[in-house]
Amino acid sequence: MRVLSGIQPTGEIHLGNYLGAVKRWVELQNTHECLFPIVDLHALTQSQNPKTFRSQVMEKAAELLALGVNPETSVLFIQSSVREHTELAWIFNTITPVGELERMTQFKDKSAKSKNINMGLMDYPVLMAADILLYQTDLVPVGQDQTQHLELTRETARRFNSLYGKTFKEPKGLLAKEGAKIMSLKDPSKKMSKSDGPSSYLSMFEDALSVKKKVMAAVTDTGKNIQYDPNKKPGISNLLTIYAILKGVSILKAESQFADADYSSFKKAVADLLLTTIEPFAKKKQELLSRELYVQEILERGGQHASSIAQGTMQNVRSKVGLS
Ligand code: AQP
Repeated sequence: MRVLSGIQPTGEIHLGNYLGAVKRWVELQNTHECLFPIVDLHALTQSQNPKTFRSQVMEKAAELLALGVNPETSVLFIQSSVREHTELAWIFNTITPVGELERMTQFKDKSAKSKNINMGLMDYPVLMAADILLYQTDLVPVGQDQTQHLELTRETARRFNSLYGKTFKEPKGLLAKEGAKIMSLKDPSKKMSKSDGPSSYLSMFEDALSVKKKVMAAVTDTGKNIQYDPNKKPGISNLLTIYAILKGVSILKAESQFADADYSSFKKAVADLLLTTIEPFAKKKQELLSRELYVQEILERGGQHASSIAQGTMQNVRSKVGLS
């Protein structure tokens, strides 16, 4: 079974990215063939500084390795190093109705927040379909925010297959039972997201003081009980989810552990658990950042491996559509 999932080289990997995606990548790489692209072309849909963009990509690779991606068993690579992603995206563009892209929630959200509503932002899900289908992927572990895009990927595979004959596998999404949607610390009705500013998210490489401050200041609801009830108590429920996943227990068990606790002692326990979890990651990231050549080699090797699969698919696609 082949797994593919990507991450953008923007900002540091936060707790939402980790619990919704990266933690599961690390688990899956022991049993599945895994490809993890750093999707730099997707990141260009928002303005990036060309002087620092390349080092951001390297930093993202160091972060993923620090979080446990194993370069011996997984293929870690840079999306733009495999040219077939954009070629396939173009072909998919020619069979994707504009109306379907206009309906995408992420496009609507991002274009409402940004002045830079470029064509790439709208086309993001088509490029994502190419990223996935290029490798005949079986499973795509992603957070809940990507479900709609994944459905479009599946639809693209069906549409291409019905127009040109069976070419692509229809991949399945793999949503975490818990952690598929980690909520913002500032506003627990919204998903944790980099673009909502640093007080809304926790980086996996955040310093101890800042972790404590952010968790203690996390918006919670009025009341005193530590109860899991996402509708009535979204803030406490979010912290309970985070605690339960990191501790490796059920939410029910976490809830009963804090049956007699007040908000402050519960938050302190969450902060402490977060600190013990993330402390080794920061050290490892620093170590990897000082071994740039090593990280570069991993990415090159990954790019070559990914290219060999992608080229096979594109040869077939070119011939199916009559380009060769
Ligand atoms: N809050 C979240 N809960 C669970 N999973 C999440 N993911 C993102 N946010 C959450 C999952 O992380 C993976 C990598 O996503 P990305 O590189 O596309 O990051 P993102 O979605 O751009 O992250 P942000 O913080 O939401 O960035 P902005 O604010 O720029 O849009 C994906 O699998 C995603 O589902």
